[in-house]
Parts: sequence; C-alpha cells; structure tokens
Amino acid sequence: MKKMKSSLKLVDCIIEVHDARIPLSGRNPLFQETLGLKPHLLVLNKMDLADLTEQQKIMQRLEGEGLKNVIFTNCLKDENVKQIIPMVTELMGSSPRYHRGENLEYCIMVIGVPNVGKSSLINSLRRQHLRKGKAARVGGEPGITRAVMSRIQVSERPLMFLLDTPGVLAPRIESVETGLKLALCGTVLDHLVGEETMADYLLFTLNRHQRFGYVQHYGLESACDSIERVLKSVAVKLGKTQKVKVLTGTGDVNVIQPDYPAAARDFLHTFRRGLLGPVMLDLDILRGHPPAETVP
Ligand SMILES: Nc1nc2c(ncn2[C@@H]2O[C@H](COP(=O)(O)OP(=O)(O)OP(=O)(O)O)[C@@H](O)[C@H]2O)c(=O)[nH]1
Ligand SMILES: [Mg+2]
Repeated sequence: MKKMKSSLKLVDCIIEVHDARIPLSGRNPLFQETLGLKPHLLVLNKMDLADLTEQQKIMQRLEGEGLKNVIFTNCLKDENVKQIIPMVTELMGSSPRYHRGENLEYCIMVIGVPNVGKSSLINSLRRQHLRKGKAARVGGEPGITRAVMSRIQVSERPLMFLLDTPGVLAPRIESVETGLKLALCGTVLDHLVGEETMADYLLFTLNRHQRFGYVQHYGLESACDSIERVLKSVAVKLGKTQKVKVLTGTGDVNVIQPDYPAAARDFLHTFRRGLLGPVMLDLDILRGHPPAETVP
C-alpha cells in the first residue's frame, strides 16, 4: 500500500477491480482511505460467473455508497472491456483538477483484492486497443502479481498507461461470512481456510439461493444439506476413495473411505469454472437478510 501510495502522484485515475459475484462485500476499505482522492472506476469482473438478475439493484446499492462509475466485465472474452477507456477518459476530463492538455499521456492505477483479474484486465485492454498480447502475468491463485510494476501501455489514442499492482486484502475482514465469500472467489489460498470448510459454505450458499446445479452435475438424488453426504457422492463419482484397514476385536476389516479433501477440491474447482451455474454470493445482502446465525 505504501508503494502504491507513493506512485499516486503520477496517477490520473484509479480503476478498482472486484469480483462480480461479491459486488457489495469484500472490497478493501483502505483503498478508499488511501487512494480515494482520484477519479475512480469500479470494474466488476468475472461477470460470466455471476448471476446478474439483480444487476439494477446492485447498481442502486453501489450508487448509494457513492460509487457512480461501475461496469461489469469478462476479461477472458473481452466483454464490455472496450467501454473502459472512454469511461476513464470522460472521468478524467470532467474532473477539473486533473484536466490536462490534449497531447499529454494518462496514467491509471489498477487496484483490488487478490485474484479478481487486475492483470487480466490490463492484458484484455491491450488486446482490444493495441492488438498486442500479454504484458502482465496472470494466474489462478492469489498473489501472482508481486510488485507495483512499471507502466504498461494500453492505448495509443489517448496515450494511456496502466500500473498493475499486487492484490491487497483488508487487514481485518468484517465478518466470517465475508471472509468465506472472499475465499470462495479465490482471493485467499484455499488451504489457509480449509477446502472442506469452504465446500461446506459453498453448499450452504447454493442451497440458500436455490442454485441446485450441483445435484445434476454430480448425479445426486436430490438437494442435500449435509456436506458429508455430498462429498461422499462426489468422491465415489470421481473414484476418489481409499481402502482403509480398520482394526476390530475380531480381525481387520477393509473399509472404503471417501477422500473428502479431494472431493472438496473438486467441488470448489467445479464451482469456480462456472459449471454449477452463475451465482450471486451477495444475494443475502441484496435481499436484506440478516447474516446467517451459524456459518458452517
Ligand atoms: N471466468 C473468468 N475468469 C477470469 C476473468 N478475468 C480473469 N480471470 C481469471 O482469474 C484468475 C486471476 O486473474 P489475474 O489477472 O491473475 O488476477 P489478479 O487480480 O491480477 O491477481 P493477483 O495479481 O494475484 O492479485 C486467472 O485464472 C484468470 O484467468 C473473467 O472475466 N472471467
Ligand atoms: Mg495480478
């Protein structure tokens, strides 16, 4: 954050990238405090994985929080990415403090929590505006970008450079449920939270939002509240079972035991690939539901 702050004097505008599945939670409040003085665009990325039925309500809520410049994108398919440069150009133009001569270059800092697609956005912008390939390294785990990097050109006219930055999570997450949502979106390394805990929260959320894609995907008989039963079926379906010798008074018995951690990893992986259908993890907030009393 210190390095990002020290680069701020070179920056005309801030693009904050966040995950479209959690548009109302999990953003780092320190960004607002530290970097809040510059024109700001919120990019809600991975829209392909998000259920956007309530998009209007989401926009209203965000506007209520003072976020007027919001756009949903998919950086893998370059969806809506073309609108970003015109939007930031307008933002910078209408902000008198940053109004500068026509032939000057612009510098924009891309910030956000880990793994939301900041580097992918930079690459997508380059594909769209320069017909050039990758400049920023991308990866399926949080913590891919490690340094506040040198400027990467993303557009010729206007001449525009972007600064990629490493994902920064808030030092303190407001609630267990927000933490689990952030974990499901891959902003924290899975093993730090525990794959089975996350799988349990995922099942809880899918059921709460009546998203029963997992039933068909794993060939279950019906929807089910028990993570143990679901993971058992997943393990059997994937052939992820182990033979374990159990000692009993009358001799050893071989028991088939499901590999729960492997099943949990598959459940999470399948969810993240969008194979269980699009989700809106912040639906509870949108519907004004109180936080769940017990989170698995
Ligand atoms: N489904 C989907 N996946 C995306 C999208 N954008 C990026 N990804 C994937 O999300 C993962 C993270 O992307 P990065 O661009 O490395 O994310 P980052 O925010 O730069 O991550 P850090 O540098 O670790 O903070 C990669 O596996 C990308 O392929 C999108 O719009 N849709
Ligand atoms: Mg990155």
